Amino acid sequence: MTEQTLFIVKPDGVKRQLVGEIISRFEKKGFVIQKLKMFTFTKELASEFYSVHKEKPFFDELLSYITSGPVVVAVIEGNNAVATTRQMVGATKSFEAEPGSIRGDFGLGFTENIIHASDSLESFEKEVNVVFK
Ligand code: FUP
Repeated sequence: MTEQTLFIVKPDGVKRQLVGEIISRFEKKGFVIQKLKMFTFTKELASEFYSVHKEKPFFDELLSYITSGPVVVAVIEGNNAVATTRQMVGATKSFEAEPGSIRGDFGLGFTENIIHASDSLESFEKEVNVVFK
């Protein structure tokens, strides 16, 4: 079923010049880019984006990391986009992520884990309205 989802190359991914590699993986898989932009999260926008984590002990660390430099956000479209993209991204802890996934191939971090992808259609709807408003 054709769906849309969203991914964000996070500040460590941009600093490490992985933007092209990451976009290329999704294009080669067959997804079509619908929206694409580079920007830097303000604290305010980041709090809104990560509002589900507001009460978590790692929230402050997450906010200072995600606002630490520019990110690249893309909306992509294709069959089963949400679940397939999450599979291509890999487990949250990069050091546990499967080789072949983006986190599995390029990182070892937890907070600094290269890429975000929406975990459901509901999350996508919320997130796209935050980052493309
Ligand atoms: P994911 O969906 O894989 O991006 O992970 P979550 O939505 O569970 O968490 C959002 C981000 O918070 C993760 F990318 C990493 C970060 N995080 C921490 O830094 N510490 C934690 O204990 C849990 C998550």
